[in-house]
Amino acid sequence: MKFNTKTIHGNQQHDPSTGAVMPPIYQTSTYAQSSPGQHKGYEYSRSGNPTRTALENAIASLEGGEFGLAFASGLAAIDAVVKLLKPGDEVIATNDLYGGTYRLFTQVFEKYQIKFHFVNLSDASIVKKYLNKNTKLIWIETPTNPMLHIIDIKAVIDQIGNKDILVAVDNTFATPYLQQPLLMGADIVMHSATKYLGGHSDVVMGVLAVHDKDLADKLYFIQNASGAVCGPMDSFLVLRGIKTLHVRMQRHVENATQIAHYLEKHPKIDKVYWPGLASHPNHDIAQKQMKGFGGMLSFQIKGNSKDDAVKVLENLTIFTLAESLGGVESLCGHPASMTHASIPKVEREKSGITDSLIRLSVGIEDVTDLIKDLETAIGLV
Ligand code: P1T
Repeated sequence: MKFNTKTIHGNQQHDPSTGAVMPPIYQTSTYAQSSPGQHKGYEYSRSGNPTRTALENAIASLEGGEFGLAFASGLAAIDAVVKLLKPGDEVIATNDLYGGTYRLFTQVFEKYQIKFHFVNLSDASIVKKYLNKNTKLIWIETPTNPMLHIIDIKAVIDQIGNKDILVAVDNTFATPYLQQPLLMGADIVMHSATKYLGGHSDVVMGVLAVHDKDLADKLYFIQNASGAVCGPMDSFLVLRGIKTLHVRMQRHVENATQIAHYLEKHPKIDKVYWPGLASHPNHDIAQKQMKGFGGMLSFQIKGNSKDDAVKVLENLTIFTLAESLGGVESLCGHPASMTHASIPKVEREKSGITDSLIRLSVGIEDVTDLIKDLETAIGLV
């Protein structure tokens, strides 16, 4: 089955009891048993819910995996992955990554003696420098948030040979439409489904997809034991969202392409970070690894002034100034004070997140309106 068919039909079936084409929202916490332990596969909605199952199956299919797991948020999904580890274990992670992921790693899990090495994985060979007998997980985010670095997933996997180390990829920015890390050899794919998978800025959710049954069982144990599950209504909304993922992504990429080229030529813009530009340092890897370059981009205004960046953000009208990304509507943000404020300033600046950096989540509106909006707001500085 081709990807564009999978988004609609992959691992999906009509509701067996009624034939309903979309799975019903099984708004129930519990399920009747005919005798203790005798039930129809569901006993309590933390452990399993049919609407969530339908979504989890769809996610597995989209990512080319065998098993899907859905959580209350993207961070809850990441939390479940790190809970596979024990004190003394070490993680090698991308140094440019979502601020909340950094906060979870450094302010929650470091307390439990898990050690994180944040390194620039754009150079895959750096992995060897940090690899030791305690290394248990490599955490890749690609494209990275918000600098849009591209990490060569296969090259990172090659560094670890056949050592028993899990490789997890946060695929939020790319979506399975643009890249499928499990098919490149990763063990775990993670998404903030809040973003492109949901696609309409109306739900917060995280998902994982894996190939391996043993790994899926361990993650399922954590999902149930820790309990950060998503509800049936949210499962329904994300399932509905992914049915149009391929069509939305196509437009996100088309619009971002035009905007990136427009900004690159703009006399008041200094740097544009978008992997589709030939000037992007990882353009070649992006071309090899992704089917398209995505709908996220960041840029800096000439002069590197925070006041100018704030002025542009305040004056955009179609782009809404807001956290998050990946919805049909265009959003803009100021990573240093919003999504990445939990990363210390020195660390932020090391990875290029200056006070004048602006991040855009390019939506699927008419691109001429989006460019006009940018033209007006940038014209004011
Ligand atoms: O917000 P939540 O669903 O918990 O997902 C966390 C998360 C994980 N990974 C990436 C790459 C992300 O971008 C996010 C959430 N990001 C934002 C809210 C943001 O505006 O960047």
